[in-house]
Amino acid sequence: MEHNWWQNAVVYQVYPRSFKDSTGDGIGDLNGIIEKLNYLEALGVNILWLSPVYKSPMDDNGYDISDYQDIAPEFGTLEDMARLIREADLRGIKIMMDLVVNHTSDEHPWFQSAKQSKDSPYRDYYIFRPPTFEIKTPEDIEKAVPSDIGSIFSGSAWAYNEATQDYYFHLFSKRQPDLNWENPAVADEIHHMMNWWLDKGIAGFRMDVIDLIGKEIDQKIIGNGPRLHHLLKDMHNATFGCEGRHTVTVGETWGATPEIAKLYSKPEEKELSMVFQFEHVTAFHDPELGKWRSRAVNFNELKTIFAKWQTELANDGWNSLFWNNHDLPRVVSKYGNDTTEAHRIASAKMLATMIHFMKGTPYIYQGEELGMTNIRFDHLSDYKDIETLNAYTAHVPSDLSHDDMMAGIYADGRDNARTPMQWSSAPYGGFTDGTPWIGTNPNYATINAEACLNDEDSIFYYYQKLIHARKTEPAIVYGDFEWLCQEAEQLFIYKRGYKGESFLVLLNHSDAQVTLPNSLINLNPDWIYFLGNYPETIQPLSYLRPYEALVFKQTL
Ligand code: TEU
Repeated sequence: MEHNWWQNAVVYQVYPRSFKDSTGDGIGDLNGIIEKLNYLEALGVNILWLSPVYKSPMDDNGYDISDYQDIAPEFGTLEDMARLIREADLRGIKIMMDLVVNHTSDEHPWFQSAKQSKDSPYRDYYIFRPPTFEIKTPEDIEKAVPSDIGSIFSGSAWAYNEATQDYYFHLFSKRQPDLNWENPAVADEIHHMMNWWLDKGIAGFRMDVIDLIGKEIDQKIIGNGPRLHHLLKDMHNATFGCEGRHTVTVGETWGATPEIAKLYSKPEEKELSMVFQFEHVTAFHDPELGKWRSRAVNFNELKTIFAKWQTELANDGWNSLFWNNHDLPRVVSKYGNDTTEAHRIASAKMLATMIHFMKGTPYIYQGEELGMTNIRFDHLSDYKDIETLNAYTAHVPSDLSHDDMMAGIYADGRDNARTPMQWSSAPYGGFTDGTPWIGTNPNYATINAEACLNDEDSIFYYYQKLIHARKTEPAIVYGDFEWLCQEAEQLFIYKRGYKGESFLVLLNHSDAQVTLPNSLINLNPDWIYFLGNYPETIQPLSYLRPYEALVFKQTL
């Protein structure tokens, strides 16, 4: 595969609402991000994925867009956005916008018109269906729904529209009506809008739930619908694939298998640069209640999943590598160990090493580079996330007790990722001079950017090294992947190789000291120490310490 600029890039995701508030209203904003560009430059990242900053009533924190070509006033203005693009560019950082086109907000003018009348020119931009029988009483509304498809945010995916006495389809909240991608006018509008943003100098898009746009509702096909890849090829042709554009695109695809991921990301398919697949997340979900009754992470399963994706996409397509985003619990709490300070720091670095030495493009979610942890709010009312709040109502007490549901929320709720970024030990972690829109994690007193920047052994500087290594060592970016010593239960050992250079990655994913397999104890002397998360390596090397990560390099 021909090399592309985004293959050795490292992406940093900003959730603007929780990153940095510059006005004191308790909500992060674009000028706050600009203030922190030097910090991001120091970390070394070169793409910034911004969660949505468009105009929105914020029912789902911006994933409900009411104007694709304007900025939400709480985040700033189009001028601020232009300045962010410019200022980031000066620091070698490109901006990736979030493209949310499976649905709009119910306040989008298209939907405002569509819901008024069956004759609206925008009626066919959305998905309306008649009741299955004539509605005579209010109770009938729930019974006459066109089908039993459920919303991802709980309840039915159909909402009754009084004005036209029928239902519209919404896979997420009622306030996020799905666009009708069977209507070519929708694609035209969206392509036009995408080009408008690309012309403003953004580098590309992260595409929200893009695998849902090919749905065929009447057949009850939601994900990976038959028209999906045609739609993406058309989008590519009309927008980011145009002559002279050097874009990066990543699709959010919960239902991707390696075969499907290749369809999206093989360059000759002319669709996307790469996709996010979620097998390492969903593997630990309950078949019935999903993440609300999560299973403990089994590292041996996890290794098999990562190794599978590394192998399957070895020659075709491209992986994205991530632990975290704004929907997921904090990596160190979920897959690592945040019960002691030493374990938190060691396991955060070990987990970072694990994915940053793999083949693909790594993504870092804000605060991950500080080892930020999950939150446990005492009261349900402290939670702000619509998915969490709807799920509580749907499951308690019918299938979960209050305590069990809270345990699910603590382990996997989306607000774990959304507490304010911890900049310093100042009130509210220095995120705002006002009162933050969501509670700050009280551990900001010790876990914060300022403390990390003052400690040369911090998680921050470790990420900085990982990012730098990717820019300077092609074997990390393009090398073949080989899983070694697969029988070593508490270790993950793999090798990367490219053009006469190899990396050997040794990881201990347990909290105990673990003896190395015999084959590795007498490591050939031409393996040179490259990086590790403990200050000194043990000589001679015969075991790994708790959560130790150790990388060696060999040049032929
Ligand atoms: O997420 C897609 C999605 O399905 C999530 O709701 C996810 O499944 C859930 O958190 C896991 O339980 C995208 C965005 O990343 C998310 O923030 C939005 O809420 C959602 O789409 C709707 O736009």
